[in-house]
Amino acid sequence: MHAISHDLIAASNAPLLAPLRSDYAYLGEQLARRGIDIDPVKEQLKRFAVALPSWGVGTGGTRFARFPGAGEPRHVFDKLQDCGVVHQLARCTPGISLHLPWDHCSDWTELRGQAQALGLYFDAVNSNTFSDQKDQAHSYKFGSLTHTDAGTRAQAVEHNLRVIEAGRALGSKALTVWIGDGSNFPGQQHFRRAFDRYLESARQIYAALPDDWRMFLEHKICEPAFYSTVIQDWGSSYLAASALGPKAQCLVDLGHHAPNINIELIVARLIAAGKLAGFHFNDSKYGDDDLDAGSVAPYRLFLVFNELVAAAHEGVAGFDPAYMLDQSHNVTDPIESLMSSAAQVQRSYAQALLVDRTALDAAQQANDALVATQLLKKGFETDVTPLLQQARLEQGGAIDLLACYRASGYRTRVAAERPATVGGGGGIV
Ligand SMILES: [Mn+2]
Repeated sequence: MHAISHDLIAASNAPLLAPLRSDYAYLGEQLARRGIDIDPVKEQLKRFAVALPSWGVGTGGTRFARFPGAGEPRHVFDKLQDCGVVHQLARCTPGISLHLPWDHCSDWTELRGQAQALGLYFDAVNSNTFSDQKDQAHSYKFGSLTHTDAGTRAQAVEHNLRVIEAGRALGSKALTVWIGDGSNFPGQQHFRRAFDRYLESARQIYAALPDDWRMFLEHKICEPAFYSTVIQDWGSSYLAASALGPKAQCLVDLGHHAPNINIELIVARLIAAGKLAGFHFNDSKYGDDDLDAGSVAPYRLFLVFNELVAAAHEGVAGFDPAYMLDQSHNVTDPIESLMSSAAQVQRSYAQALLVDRTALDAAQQANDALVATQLLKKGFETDVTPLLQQARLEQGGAIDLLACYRASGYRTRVAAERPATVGGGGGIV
């Protein structure tokens, strides 16, 4: 069932075992001098999971063009297989997040069974009312859940209800709602009325949520609407989530904010308010670039995890964020990007686990700015690679993700089975 043989993973790991043993022991010594026991940290890493977006295994695109790669997944079963490869080697990506109707499937039970056979489960399900589907009665050109026309709003609500139904069959526990609604011109949209219409529509979706589900509201500063968006920022998202009720929370996509905004501060605010749904991890230089997590600003990713680890350490009630990647892979093999991004997210988590919280509390209390910031740097500058590798090894994964994946020949193999594709959805949500 698994796409890569255990023998191949073992052969790839074999020459790396002795160096890893030595590196892990040395890191253990270093951490012991800081009063940290390495093995419990490793066990925490083993429990860490970041979900994969089904759309992330296809090659993304820009607003200008898409350059397909070889062996791209043709349908949701192929996507599942590719996600299975990522998890088989990286061992920290057991969840998959589907996007409907992109991932439409006539038999959810069969799909769920196949996922289980690969050791995977279904994470949050995503609705799509930011593009028109074939044979749909009303267009979303001027909005969906907030459209001025009641029939269009009803159609968008109905789609979300269908997504919840599919999610129930798959065993999902959350619905992620991102809308492209907004305006391109000052005066085009009545801001307050559009937000009221959003609440009216979202309430109908909220009412259909199963008891043990959550509704993740994803905000985005701009795009496709470039003057205003209805759920533009964490403030709008928080207002909506608060109006809807306790099952509604705010999802932070790292690329969906104004440049230079302090995202870790937003994260802290949402934690304090009990409204942090979770994350779509990616990185950016300019806007919603959807680059690989931690590829541009790894310290920012670490600072986000510093807030998360602090919240867990302090036992903040109800703190249970969902982690997911949301990236567009335009110039890499998506499987390679997803594996390395998942490991990067795990790396930031590991670095944050190494911060001396007691010393940090004391430095903050004493207003010792330099010591406080150095305590963070000490976590961030620790090379936790042996910890990540050892955690993967003990779970049957690959010590060197890229080398093992390339040695497997997986992409060449599936390229022979999957005809080249043209077009297809990009990964820019
Ligand atoms: Mn996103």
